[in-house]
Amino acid sequence: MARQTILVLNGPNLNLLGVREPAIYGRETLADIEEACLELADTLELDVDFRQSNGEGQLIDWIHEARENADGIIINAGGLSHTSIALMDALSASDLPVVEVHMSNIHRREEFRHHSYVSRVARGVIVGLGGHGYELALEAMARVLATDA
Ligand code: CA2
Repeated sequence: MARQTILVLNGPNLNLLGVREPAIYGRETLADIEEACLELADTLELDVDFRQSNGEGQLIDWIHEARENADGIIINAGGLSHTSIALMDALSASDLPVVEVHMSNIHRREEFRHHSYVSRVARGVIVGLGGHGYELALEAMARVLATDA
């Protein structure tokens, strides 16, 4: 049987992980997180398509394409989580299960990070557990897909 595909999307500035601000985001790079996701996905018998863009339009285009190419979306939309109704609308229109991830605990940080538009359309949200949050999101997505099937 063909494997299901999870699109893992990363928004603006996440390409800087491990290079700047290690006190907030740790020393893991996005490439390290991708590697861990690919390894775990294999044991879960899922395919992972891991991407990052600094562009809101690019992320929205990828979400539109996911309707055809993916079975679920894991997203850390970075700062766009707190601002982008367009991204929220695209996720909602995809009709795919969405799990939101934040490396940092956004609720312990500045007030403007406490609200996420993405959360409104997400099945679940994982915050504050660093790169491990992506692995937890993958496990959660595997369960959601198995339960919804
Ligand atoms: O905690 C998270 O994962 C965030 O989504 C990260 C975003 C931030 O705007 C959100 O509020 C929470 C920032 C993306 C990473 O930005 C960096 C900036 C400098 C150095 C390293 C990463």
